[in-house]
Amino acid sequence: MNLFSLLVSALVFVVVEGHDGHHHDDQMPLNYVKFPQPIYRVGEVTADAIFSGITTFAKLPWVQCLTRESHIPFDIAFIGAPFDTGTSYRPGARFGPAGIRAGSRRLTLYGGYNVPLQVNPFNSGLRIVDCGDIPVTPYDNKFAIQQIENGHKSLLQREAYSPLGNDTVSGKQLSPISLDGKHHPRVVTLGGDHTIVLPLLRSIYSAYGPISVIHFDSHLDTWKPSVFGGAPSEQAAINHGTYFYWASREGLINNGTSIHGAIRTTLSGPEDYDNDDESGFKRIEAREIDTIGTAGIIEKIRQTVGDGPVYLSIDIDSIDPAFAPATGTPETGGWSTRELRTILRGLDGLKIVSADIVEVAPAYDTNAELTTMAAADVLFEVLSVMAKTPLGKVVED
Ligand SMILES: *[C@@H]1O[C@H](CO)[C@@H](O)[C@H](O)[C@H]1NC(C)=O
Ligand SMILES: *[C@@H]1O[C@H](CO)[C@@H](O)[C@H](O)[C@H]1NC(C)=O
Ligand SMILES: [Mn+2]
Repeated sequence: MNLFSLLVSALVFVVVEGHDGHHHDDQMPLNYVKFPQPIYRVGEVTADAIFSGITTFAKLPWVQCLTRESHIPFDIAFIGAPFDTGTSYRPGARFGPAGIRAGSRRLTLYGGYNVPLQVNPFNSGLRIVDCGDIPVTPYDNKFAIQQIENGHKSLLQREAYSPLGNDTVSGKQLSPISLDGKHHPRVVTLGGDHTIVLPLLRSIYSAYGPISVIHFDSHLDTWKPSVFGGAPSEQAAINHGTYFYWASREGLINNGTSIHGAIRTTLSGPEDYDNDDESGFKRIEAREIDTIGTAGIIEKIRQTVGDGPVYLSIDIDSIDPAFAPATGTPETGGWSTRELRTILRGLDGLKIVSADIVEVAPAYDTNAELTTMAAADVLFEVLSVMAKTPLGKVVED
């Protein structure tokens, strides 16, 4: 150790000793972050411009939820699942979590108040954290899929930090909507290719049973392995075009109350839609926006899913490649970022128990971070909707 690094260590020690009087011996760069997160931290030790520091989603505090800080409770957790060995075309979504975090740095520049939804999720009283990434092996899909399920389940199966509270309309106590009667936190997963939704839905099932799914994507993803390129092995049959087929067969999806939006893929033939029907999904084609508009699309979604628990999965390729080019299987003729954000705000009031955004492959992005910024902004709408709607129902006496 030379004199310089000695000096640096001494400085770091002073810093981590910190003003809360506790000594943190771990390497915890966001030591200065408090709940709720102040926008400016006058007199703090670390430069805190939105373009500086360690990048977490929206500059949220980093909590090592899966390891040494598993005792810290939260209400909403962001977590990455850097898996991309289930892709059929462009690989690279393993860099999605890092890319989305980079694209999200500006989210709280002005404070994070969502004007149309009239909420600031960052100071709504909920504890929102970034848990980093689930460890995911790039060498063995079977193992990786199990890692993703375990990581997600470990977060989901905890008790939420904030109590459910009372219903704003009736004033009566809310009770959890989960199967086990526990008030679970919500998890927002940063993919990763779309295969990750199979283990995520297995985890969701453990808390909520079969779930209604809202799925934004240009593709069906309910394909039978035999149709979707065939499958030389059992493991190859589970990929980013077939995971909903398997999820449906495992009984993880509510039949008839799940829906795809932004569909515009070509098919092997019309029978792909019969197979999709059998998998339990309704469909909204991307082009329907020309006739029924965003309002019509929102209405279709709400009619389909009702007011039960719902899981939200967003493939970034639901957005047109003009606005989000950096994705595994781009399809032209999609929705604009503005249109998808409007549709997401239209889900206000739905009980979204958890969500993901997938197929962001930053290597194909522009230098302007077009896709990763779109992904982050889309999640800002999801976060705002979550912050407004507690996962509870009124107890009738
Ligand atoms: C919430 O509701 C319960 C009963 O439903 C009531 O006892 C309690 O006082 C309420 N709390 C508030 C803060 O209104
Ligand atoms: C869903 O319901 C439809 C219509 O009743 C049925 O044909 C289909 O087999 C069901 N799918 C599953 C996975 O249960
Ligand atoms: Mn997809």
